[in-house]
Amino acid sequence: MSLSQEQKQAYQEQGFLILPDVVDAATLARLRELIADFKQQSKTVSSSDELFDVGPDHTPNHPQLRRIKHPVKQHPEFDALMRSDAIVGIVSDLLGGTVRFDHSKLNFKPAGGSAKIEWHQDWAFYPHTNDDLLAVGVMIEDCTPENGPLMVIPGSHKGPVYDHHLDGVFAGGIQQDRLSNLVDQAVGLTAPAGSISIHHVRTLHASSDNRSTRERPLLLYSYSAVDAFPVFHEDALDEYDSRILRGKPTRAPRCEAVPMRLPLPRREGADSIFDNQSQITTAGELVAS
Ligand SMILES: O=C(O)CCC(=O)C(=O)O
Repeated sequence: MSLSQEQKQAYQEQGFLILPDVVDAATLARLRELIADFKQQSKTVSSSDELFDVGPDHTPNHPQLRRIKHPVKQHPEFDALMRSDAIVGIVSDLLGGTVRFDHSKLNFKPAGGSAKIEWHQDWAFYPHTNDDLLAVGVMIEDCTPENGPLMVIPGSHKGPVYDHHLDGVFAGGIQQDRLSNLVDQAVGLTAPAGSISIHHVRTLHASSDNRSTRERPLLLYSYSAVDAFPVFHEDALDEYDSRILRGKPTRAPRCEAVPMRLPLPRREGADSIFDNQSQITTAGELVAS
């Protein structure tokens, strides 16, 4: 599958796209079955582990599954969809002809529950040598205004890279007062199951609580152009700093074309966006037009 000139231009200008009917009904049905099995399995864990991210009050009777980590590693079906021509053809059109898979996650928003994701740019988590990176959101179920769809700020991928730190520590989100009234322009990425959304790595996005009676699963695949390289590997920070012979350590690399800020230092014990963002405060519901 490939995109029209208008679709490519819309992505370049707005920093997002919604495309209906990309994932067929049979694939969706198999993914739903798999997800049901994983959900059942997640009830047995008492806290987040290698496979599941669960909320702080998670119990078998009150499951709080927030994420299946690295779904492409957990089942060949997730891997096959990530490699499918249907998705990779589109991604290739937007990344200039080359594609490298970066990572995957499957986020849940429990019905009537709180799993709000604060405003952020994925770029703040993993700056690269160029910004030809994007995330594809596969809508396993319908995404509606009520069930906490992804929301984006159109055109924000061309704007500043916002500070995602609080008190000098990476917080994985942006205090809303730093965005002033930009959030009034939020657009909800709502579409039927089987659609995909695409957002540029620098696009500001968030999602609200799920006010519906049904869970909202969203499968996310991130891809980059082959010539985009991560600027830093977090585990190497101490060793990296230890090799400075003159001058002081910095968390702000010099870069000619793309602004960036390293997501370091990390908050101790923060294993996911949910843990990271627990420090961020917003003035209430996040809303999209
Ligand atoms: O699941 C969502 O609603 C948003 C997820 C997201 O933005 C992220 O995981 O980076």
